[in-house]
Amino acid sequence: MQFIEASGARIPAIGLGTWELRGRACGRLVEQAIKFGYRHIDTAQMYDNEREVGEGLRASGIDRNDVFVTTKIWTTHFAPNDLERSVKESLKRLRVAQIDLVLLHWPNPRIPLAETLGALANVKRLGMARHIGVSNFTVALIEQAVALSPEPLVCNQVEYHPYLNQAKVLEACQRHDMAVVAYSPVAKGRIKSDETLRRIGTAYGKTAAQICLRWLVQQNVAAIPRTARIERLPENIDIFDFALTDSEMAQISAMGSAKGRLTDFGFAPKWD
Ligand code: 1BO
Repeated sequence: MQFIEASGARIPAIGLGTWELRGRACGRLVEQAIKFGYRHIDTAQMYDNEREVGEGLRASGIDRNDVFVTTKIWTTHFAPNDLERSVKESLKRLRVAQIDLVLLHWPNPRIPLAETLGALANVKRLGMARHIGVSNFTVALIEQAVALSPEPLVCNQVEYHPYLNQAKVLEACQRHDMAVVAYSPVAKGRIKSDETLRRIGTAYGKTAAQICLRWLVQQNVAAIPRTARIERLPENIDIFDFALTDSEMAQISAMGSAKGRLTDFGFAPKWD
């Protein structure tokens, strides 16, 4: 497994995303993913599956220190006291002593960012989180957050796949030594039938999804593909035995535009 390193954090390059996975099925997927070699599991308070993620971790038998667990704080918990209380609740649901990475799930302009980041830093100082960061932050918000945060922000988790150009966010994160973690990295399954990716994959004996994940990792971006199918788990992690050429990387990057975003909400920031 390759790692993405930023501001002292070492994040396994491929993780299991658990958005929309619930109940026993979620626990089973986490357990199986770890058995297949995943060492990075991503959840969120809003996904309503932290309990099952914790059950999956324990069922796998893995040493807690050998797996990197991320959770995200929902925006209604951004007032300082609420934030600390909500992370304590996440710890209880996951049944772990510390979370490897705790993120602000989306920006929330109704609560001063300085207060929220102060509380997030405190969660780290109290030992509840090993690292802290943000998610769905634009370049302007990254600049504000970095200037205001009392502790280093190690990552920005954003939607990123070949159909969405995220060059500006990538550049800002690199400038501030923040890792980029890509959610929806295979564009919610749309990548699977992409002709360019399939054609490139033929030369390596890889699927379009594997080419897509390799393209992300080769840019030093971590990816958290979600799947509800256990048989897909080995495919998504089997991307470390080949490398794309510069020309293949460029061809895939040329497919992206600002219009390729798949996850948007009324409360989202004004995207770059
Ligand atoms: C609203 C959830 C987006 C991905 O974490």
